[in-house]
Amino acid sequence: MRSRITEGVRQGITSLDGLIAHGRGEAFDYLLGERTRDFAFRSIEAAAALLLVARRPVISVNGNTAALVPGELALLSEILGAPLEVNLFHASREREVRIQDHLLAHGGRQVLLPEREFVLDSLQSNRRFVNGQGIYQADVVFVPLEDGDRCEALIRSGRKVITIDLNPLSRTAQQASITIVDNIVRALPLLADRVKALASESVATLSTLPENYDNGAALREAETQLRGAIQVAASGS
Ligand code: PTJ
Repeated sequence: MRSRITEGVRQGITSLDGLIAHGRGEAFDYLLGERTRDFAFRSIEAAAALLLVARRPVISVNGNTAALVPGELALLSEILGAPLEVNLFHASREREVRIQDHLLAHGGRQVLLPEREFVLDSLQSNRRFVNGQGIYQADVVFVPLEDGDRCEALIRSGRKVITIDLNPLSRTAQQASITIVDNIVRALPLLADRVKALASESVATLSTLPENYDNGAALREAETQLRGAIQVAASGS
């Protein structure tokens, strides 16, 4: 994973800040035992169902996710029939185009870039620009490793947000409709498998899964797991 991220920086796909974000993720992953926990499996199930019932789902891609899981993002896009949209925290046209090329080279078919005519209200920075055929029209946005401001703006605009974030206390994790607290390299293949497995279910059956899902409970369980691991480490046992 580390070499994929550092190679991403060398290729102009991942930002330098992405290295710091990755290091933070590694620390949380270590405390979670570097495996997918039960609470994450529940979140993945609800996320798969929500993506399947969405009218216009969109998958938002940044410099870290593009470096870590480009093929898996392309596969999820294909099985959902949902576009990939490059949308960066540290906006740069050059990096957007490099990420677009990288995703296309890994099997992505529809890879959208932000357009200046389409903006997310209540966001001031460059991150407010979105694609008119993508996030602008989306009802459900999958934004792994997202920053808090944009997650908040997406939620405030009435869209549902699914994220993957190893930190259950981050603003994104706390605000998203569904938060998968797991490493994206493990969670994304599991999510694609669940989407495939649930694809033949009726909309009525699928709708009950996100309705009965409790994101707060998943986050609390993740936090308990982390605090327990810290206590064990601190007591030296
Ligand atoms: O490419 P850009 O410009 O869009 O920037 C992308 C980053 C990730 C640098 C930017 O969005 C950012 O700074 O994000 P944050 O606020 O650091 O949030 C990233 C979150 O992802 C943190 O809570 C990390 O713990 C978490 N994280 C890092 N690596 C992984 C992860 N979660 C799941 N899987 C990972 N591999």
